[in-house]
Amino acid sequence: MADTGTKTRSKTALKTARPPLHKVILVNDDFTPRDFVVRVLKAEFRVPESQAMGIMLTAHTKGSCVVAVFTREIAEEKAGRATDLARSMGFPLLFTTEPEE
Ligand code: TYC
Repeated sequence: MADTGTKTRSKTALKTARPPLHKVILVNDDFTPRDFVVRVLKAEFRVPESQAMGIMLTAHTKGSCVVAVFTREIAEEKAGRATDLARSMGFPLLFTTEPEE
């Protein structure tokens, strides 16, 4: 292409260099035992028992609960691993991800 002498400046250089965050969401169901949900939260998300219990009860009563936020790759990996662990035990427990506003 012909050189017009015009330089383009990347917009990203003007932004704070932080990756967009994604929420991991715990979805309620009628079949997965409460203590198994708490166990998965502790194992995959490294939250203490009391916090795992709070997250599980919020999902149980409201339908879903944000577990934590991560970069997209980490959020998808953790949601997938936690869901796979539940599947391997025969439970329908589901973790999803969505971008944070
Ligand atoms: N609702 C389930 C039950 O009563 C427990 C449960 C809580 C399952 C939260 C999923 O995300 C969930 N056994």
